[in-house]
Amino acid sequence: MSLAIELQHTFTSTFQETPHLIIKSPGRINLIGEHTDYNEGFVMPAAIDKGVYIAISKRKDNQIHLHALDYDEHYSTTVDLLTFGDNLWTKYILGATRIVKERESLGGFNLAVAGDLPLGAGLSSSAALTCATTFALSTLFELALTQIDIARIGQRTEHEAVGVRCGIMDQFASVFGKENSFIRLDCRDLSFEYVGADLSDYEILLLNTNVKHSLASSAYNKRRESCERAVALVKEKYEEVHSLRDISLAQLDELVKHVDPEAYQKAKFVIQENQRLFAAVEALQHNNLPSLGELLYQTHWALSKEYEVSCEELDYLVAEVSRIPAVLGARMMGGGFGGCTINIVKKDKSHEVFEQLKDDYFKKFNLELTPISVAISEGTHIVKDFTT
Ligand code: GAF
Repeated sequence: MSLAIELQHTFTSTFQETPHLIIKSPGRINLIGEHTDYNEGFVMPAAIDKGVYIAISKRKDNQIHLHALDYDEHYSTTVDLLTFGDNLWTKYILGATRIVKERESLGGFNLAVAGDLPLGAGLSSSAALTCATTFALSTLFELALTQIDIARIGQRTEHEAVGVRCGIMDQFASVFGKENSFIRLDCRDLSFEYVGADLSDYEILLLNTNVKHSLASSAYNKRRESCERAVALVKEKYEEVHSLRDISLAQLDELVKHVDPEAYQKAKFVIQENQRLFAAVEALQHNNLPSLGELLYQTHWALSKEYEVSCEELDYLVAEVSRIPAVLGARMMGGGFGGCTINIVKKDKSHEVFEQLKDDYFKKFNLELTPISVAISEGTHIVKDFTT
């Protein structure tokens, strides 16, 4: 039984009615361009086939009833009170609802949620949840929210309900995803283009370290603060500067290196990561996959040694696959401190690569290694509309 059908059944048995809508918002991968989004830089994500499903119906009163299939948990509040509850999943759903309510009037609703994204794997389950919620409310109550509104509300929810000052990459990818396409996104003005994700003789393999990262941990916000300190130092002399995007390595050397070495190191990474992204787009366009793979390795070791957001398990996996000829490139993906590596692997060799790694990985870390295969898919959409 598909997850959408299972969710529909659970919704019906929980709320004794048929949902009005079932919505899906996907998780994402990111080819290259990490920790650049909140620096007004460039990213290259793609939506995947796994995601979050929401079934929803309007109520005649102003009550809100939520049910999470994966945890078998229930939470109730009202549109006026809008308390968030203690769980992350209720905070995300009701945090997004609160932001929607600031600008649009809402009635009560019943909502059930389920997902097939591994949690904490760096595949943006939280962005999928907030975007699914916002899109569901927008469709159900016929609000005039645009796709950009939905992505921005998802991002604000993360900032306000959970305290992670994330960029917009995850939400944007979840909303704007397109089958078989990466999204080359400029995080300053949100202009973007789709770049074909055909890797000819190669495929993408995700390896989940099963180290649960916590984006909510202060480390993410601290990295952002380091970048902001670097910008502030350069701005003292060059007023026109707004973000790392506007800063050259020479300016960093001149104004940050000796004043704030920590900020210097982090800012340098971001500037160079943007450059690697441009090189990667070119490599993709010329079907130069070995060069793309090499850029992924470079990004990984810079994320590990300079940006300091990797962990032993991620470093181990990237070092090991670099000795396997079927692998062109690999790196940690997402915020870091755990989650997945993204690997570019010769077609049909993914299983072999995983088999080569899994026993030693288990022996070394006492953790399972899990392969995740993903297809690049469409963004947030209606799976079923029961009102038509
Ligand atoms: C997380 C954040 F949510 C994104 O905004 C982005 O900064 C990413 O980490 C790192 O590139 O997924």
